[in-house]
Amino acid sequence: MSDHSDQTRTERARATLRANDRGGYCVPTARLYPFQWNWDSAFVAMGWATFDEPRAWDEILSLLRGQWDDGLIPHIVFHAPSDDYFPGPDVWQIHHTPPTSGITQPPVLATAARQLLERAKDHALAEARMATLYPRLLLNHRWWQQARDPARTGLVATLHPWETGMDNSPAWDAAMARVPTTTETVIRRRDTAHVDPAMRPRAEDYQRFIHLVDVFRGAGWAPDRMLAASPFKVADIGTNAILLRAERDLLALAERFGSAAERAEIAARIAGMQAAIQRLWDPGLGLFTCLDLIGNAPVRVGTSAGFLPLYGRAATAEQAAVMAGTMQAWAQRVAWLVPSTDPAHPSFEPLRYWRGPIWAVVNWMIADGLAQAGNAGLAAHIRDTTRRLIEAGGLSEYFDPTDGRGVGGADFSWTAAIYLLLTD
Ligand code: 9YW
Repeated sequence: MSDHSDQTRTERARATLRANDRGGYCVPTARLYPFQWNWDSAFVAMGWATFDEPRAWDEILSLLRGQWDDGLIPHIVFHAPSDDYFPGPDVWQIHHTPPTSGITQPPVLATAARQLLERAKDHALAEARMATLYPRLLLNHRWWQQARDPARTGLVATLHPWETGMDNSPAWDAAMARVPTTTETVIRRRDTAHVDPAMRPRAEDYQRFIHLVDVFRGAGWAPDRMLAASPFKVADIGTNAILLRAERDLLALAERFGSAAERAEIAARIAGMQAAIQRLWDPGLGLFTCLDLIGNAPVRVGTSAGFLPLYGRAATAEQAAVMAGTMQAWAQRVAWLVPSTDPAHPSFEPLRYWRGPIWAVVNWMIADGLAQAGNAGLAAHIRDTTRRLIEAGGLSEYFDPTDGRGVGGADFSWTAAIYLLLTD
């Protein structure tokens, strides 16, 4: 590969962020997702930071314009109207300016903010931005505990598959089967007009997604009432591992921007989460699993989220070695790592969204965790795999693990961001 084509690819990734820029924030991709999404933006901020630091900070500040007074950072901020997406602000009916959804997404933000600060070339700007950001991040992490783990179990609850960022993962099949398919809201899907329906969640998945939104709207979006009323309640291993990592990064930020009392508070949450995540280790599957909080039973489906305790620094050295073996076993069945579902599981579907495809952001987090665990070889392999998938398959939403094809939507911001991070 010549330097010239490397430059062209880098320029294409940057151009994708610029093209998806709607003025201080990026849409995940034009048409399909026309607003600002929470965890997408955390990765996108890190991508911008490789070539435009002021714009990177703006991405985070724009997302925080959607933050609620109680600390919630919603999964979508509807900065500007669009008819291209369902469900829009009229379905959520939340009185906030700008309008937002009423559920959240995996909290990558503190990790992104720390990375921006530590890699900053413009130190004055970084210090000024962090001074504003730190209290907002702290407020958000307090929200997670108060709203989603009021009993202090060390695991936060997720109330909607959209909150996990992994909408139709087979890990939610049993728990979602309890959710009725009836809805008060008339469903007017737009996604299947933009992307092949075979690659999207099914009709009944959407009925249940919207049933949950109806329940929460009926609960007035009050955290305690939502927690009590939700027919779907899981401790998602991905969200919990990502939150634990974010708490560790917030603790590092608190050394500079917080007080001793805040550091003690964050450290206590870290200790609780660390211990609780350990209980989700599944030696039979060789990775961590989710916990169904209604059925009070582990969800024994292998998913790529089950490797994320590596990223959260929650796995022991022995568990890290077992997980590396699990990934190698998966690699016997697919051509490319890391599929979102165990390819030996009957629910594995290589093209259907979170039921099999590879997602660049998840690979990036897994590689980070493997490197931290001392497995430089497998970390480098997954980074290299991800870079090659993107170079061959484009800045696609996700990739088919059987043949490496780029699938789903095109020109995705977070895939561009990961490419920039992998080649920086
Ligand atoms: C939806 C934007 C989002 C991602 C999620 C992914 C999908 C669908 O797209 O969500 O309607 O919110 O599952 O992880 O943040 O890229």
